[in-house]
Amino acid sequence: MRRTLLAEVAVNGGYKRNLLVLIATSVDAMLKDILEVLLGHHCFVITTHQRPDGDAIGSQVALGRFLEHLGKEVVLFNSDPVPPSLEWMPGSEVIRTGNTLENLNAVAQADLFVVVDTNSRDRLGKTVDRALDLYKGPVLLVDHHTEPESWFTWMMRDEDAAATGELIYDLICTYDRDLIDSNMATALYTALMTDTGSFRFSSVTPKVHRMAADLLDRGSYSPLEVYAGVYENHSPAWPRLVSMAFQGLTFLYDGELAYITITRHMLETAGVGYDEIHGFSDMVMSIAGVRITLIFTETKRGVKVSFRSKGSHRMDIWAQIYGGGGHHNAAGAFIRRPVREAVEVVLEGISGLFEEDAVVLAEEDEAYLKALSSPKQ
Ligand SMILES: [Mn+2]
Repeated sequence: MRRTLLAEVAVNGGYKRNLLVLIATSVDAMLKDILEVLLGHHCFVITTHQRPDGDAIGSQVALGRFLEHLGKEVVLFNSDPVPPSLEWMPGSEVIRTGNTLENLNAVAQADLFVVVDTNSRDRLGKTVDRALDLYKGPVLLVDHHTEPESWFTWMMRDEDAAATGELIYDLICTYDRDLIDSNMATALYTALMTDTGSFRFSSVTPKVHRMAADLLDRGSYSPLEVYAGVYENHSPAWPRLVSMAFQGLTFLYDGELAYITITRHMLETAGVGYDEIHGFSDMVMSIAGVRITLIFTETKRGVKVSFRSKGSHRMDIWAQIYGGGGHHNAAGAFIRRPVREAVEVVLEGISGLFEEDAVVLAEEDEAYLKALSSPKQ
């Protein structure tokens, strides 16, 4: 069975430090254990990572509606608002943001806090992080990333799952698949589609396609509508950013590694917001011979690095060097340094992957990056 389970169900009796870790003997056992946890609670707050993507929002919406169908009280609460590329998703309009009295009250009153699609407290964003300080109850993790943090009371995780949405789907089906209404089906289909690069990553199995088929039967959006909603919504300013960023496309290791840098200056000049920065990895990865793609995005506080690979190179391990993480072939990190330094430290970190000496930037790369990091030029 491909989906060998990394399934740990950590049961924290009394929510103290001494975790009693039970290893579920099968996927079914894990699903049943987690269902029991859900059925035993009444007031839920469900959250996900900052800058949420289709899997984050889709998983959150579907799990929330499932629990509502079971008669539970549910609040969906995030640090960041739903991005424009997902605003069309039915059910996403109930997601709340902001440390309002109402939201803080919901967190304080909850008897189960659920985190989906990220396993690190840092990634929850400031708003949710602060609200969590008010909460003393148990926390359930439902996720498919590697290296979870240890503060969760229970974990439902499977690193081989194509999306967190796949885990949510399995969980609902263990209870009653006919509870999947049209909104939940569309939410879960979006989760699957976005986390598999539109059904092409190595995580895609026949099971993923069977699940997609079931969700299309139950939902009211076509694959084309979901795809267009998520991806075909760039502003007319978008090509300006693409053109600026690709002027700095750099190849290393005989063209096996390619990276680009997106600076704040480029974004300002092009008139493009951070919301629109997606799809760059796909474009770079579509160049023949490229096995590893890095996208450096400069923000006010530091540099967001997106690591992508084809094949065996472990991006999650590379990203962990900088406090990040993710999956085998796709990971991310945030580096609080000027963009030029961030590029340097990341390229130095590759030595372990290729088992070669640290990369020294060529003179022209050095000059180019210098120019990028000083917007006045
Ligand atoms: Mn995901």
